[in-house]
Amino acid sequence: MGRKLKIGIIGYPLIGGSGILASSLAMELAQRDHDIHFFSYEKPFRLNLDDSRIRFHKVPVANYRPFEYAEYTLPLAVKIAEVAASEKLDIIHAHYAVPHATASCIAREMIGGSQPKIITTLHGTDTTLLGQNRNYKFAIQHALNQSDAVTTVSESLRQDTIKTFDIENRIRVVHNFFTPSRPTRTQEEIRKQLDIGDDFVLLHMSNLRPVKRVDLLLKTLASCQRKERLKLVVLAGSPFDEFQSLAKDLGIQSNLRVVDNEYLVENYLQTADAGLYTSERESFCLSILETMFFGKPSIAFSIGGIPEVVRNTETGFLHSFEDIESMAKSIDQLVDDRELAAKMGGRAKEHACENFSADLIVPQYLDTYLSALDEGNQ
Ligand code: GMT
Repeated sequence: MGRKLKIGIIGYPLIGGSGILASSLAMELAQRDHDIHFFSYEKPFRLNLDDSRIRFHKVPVANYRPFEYAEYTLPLAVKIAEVAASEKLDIIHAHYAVPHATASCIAREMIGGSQPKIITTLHGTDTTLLGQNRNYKFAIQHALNQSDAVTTVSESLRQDTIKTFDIENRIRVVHNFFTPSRPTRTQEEIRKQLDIGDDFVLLHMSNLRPVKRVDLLLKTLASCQRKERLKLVVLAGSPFDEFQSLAKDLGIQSNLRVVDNEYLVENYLQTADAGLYTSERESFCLSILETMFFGKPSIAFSIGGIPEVVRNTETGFLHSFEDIESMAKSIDQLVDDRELAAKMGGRAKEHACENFSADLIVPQYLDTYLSALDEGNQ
């Protein structure tokens, strides 16, 4: 057993890849006997607090009279400073620069000295959205330069980050990982619940933000020739209502099943035959990785970090952005040849286990922590 660390992790509790990753990392580190302190304004849905080595610190957000909008950065900074000082944290790992790394830097200034070390992981929008906004760009750059180490979840995001900011730190790529949980219901139960018989099932899981391009998702389904044997199941992390009229106009309502507020995604991942993702921007796409761990291929656009996750024609199909016609052809091919879908899915699982398991990725974060601590002691 190596050195036991006291680690603060700051993440968003919302439905989204970064919160899932931060929660999984907290649980994996605790299992490796490190003490974990998780900070957020709500408990993330996948963070299991049964492990006594994980403590959750809820950040109180007050909306005082002179504030037009609730302010989160300062209460977060104060909470981190209090816990870091009383528990003598070695590391603060901020998932997202804004406002998590910013609050971490303020917290360290409040305490004084150079401990804890601050590690910032960029998940995407810090660079691709906020980094393009002059009201945020320099704050993000400052937080990244004040961090003791910066990581990105893909090489693609690393390149975008270097182009966007003037960064003094070396940026290390640490890919996302996923640890599948066991389904709690059978495939038959799920197929019955959704009334999908033995049709080919495409699965899409996302928060439906504009970047996910749900319009292209539905248009791709509409372009498929094999619709009589095809269903698209959407695990919707936010209301789907605004897309219903497009689904109606495209005549695909009978091919569509929307499931809201579902956290037990494993039940649907095991039932699906393939994943379908039509985002215009994606630094990694954790949903594709989850799909791979359940032995299913994915069909997606070849954008951002997705080619680092999916091997085109081996573990899924990648198409040029907006080429929904070729995307639909790939789907039809899999509907016609389920053996091919199963074979590609098998390779997807193998690829995921070999490259994106917790046992491979968590030590890379630990190594980043230890290097930051060692450098600080030189
Ligand atoms: O876009 C989302 O779905 C949410 C967002 C988040 O921060 O939770 O996802 C980002 O982080 C994920 C975990 O690293 C990545 O898998 C996603 O690709 C990334 N989203 C974008 O880059 C748009």
